Amino acid sequence: MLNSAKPTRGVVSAEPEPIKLDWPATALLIIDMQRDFMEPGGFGETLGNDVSQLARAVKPIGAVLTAARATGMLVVHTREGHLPDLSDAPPAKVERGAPSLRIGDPGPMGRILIRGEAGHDIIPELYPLDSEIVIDKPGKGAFYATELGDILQKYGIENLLVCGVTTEVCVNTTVREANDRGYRCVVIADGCASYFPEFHEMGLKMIKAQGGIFGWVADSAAVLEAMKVSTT
Ligand code: C5J
Repeated sequence: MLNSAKPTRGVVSAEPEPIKLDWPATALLIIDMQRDFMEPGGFGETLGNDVSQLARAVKPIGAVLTAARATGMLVVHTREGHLPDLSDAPPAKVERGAPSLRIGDPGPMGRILIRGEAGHDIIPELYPLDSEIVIDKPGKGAFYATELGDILQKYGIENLLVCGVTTEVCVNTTVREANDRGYRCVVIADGCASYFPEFHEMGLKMIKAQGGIFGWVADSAAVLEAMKVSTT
């Protein structure tokens, strides 16, 4: 291959072992980097969480997103949220716990976790381009009740670089769904975050344990390095 040609394959230094990815069959999947989870006054904070814990994931995701855009990789963003009439929000989800505001209640960024409200939107630093895919999902997993599976199939995707928030909830649920559907998932460790640092650590360990039972875990630096290098 000529030096000027786009790399088509790269080996990502990952745990439990390095993984070779075919870039044209790989998509970047960014989970729920929404104001409702990331900013004060949103869903995450109404549950009593310290939302500042999530900020550390923004820069690593931004770096991988920039590289993905430069290489023409398929980029998919997800947003968790519900229809304004809450018809897609199970009572078990709306009623749980004792949050200061429930899903659908008015908050400082509009109705909590409702599609179309300011809080439901993706943070400005990682805002999708018009050409990128945005999946609205009512659940934790990005495959449940969405068109994600069909879209990945249409683009011939076999591998997913997964990042976003929170590590142990929507990232883990999505990775498990993807694993059952046959996708190789490489989870970007520093591109994920949790309100609970110990859950972040355990969430990553659960993915890569037992020979990578759900997938692989790599730092953003390792992913970026592999995206630069052609091994074909
Ligand atoms: C949560 C998410 N934590 N995106 N959602 O409720 O992880």
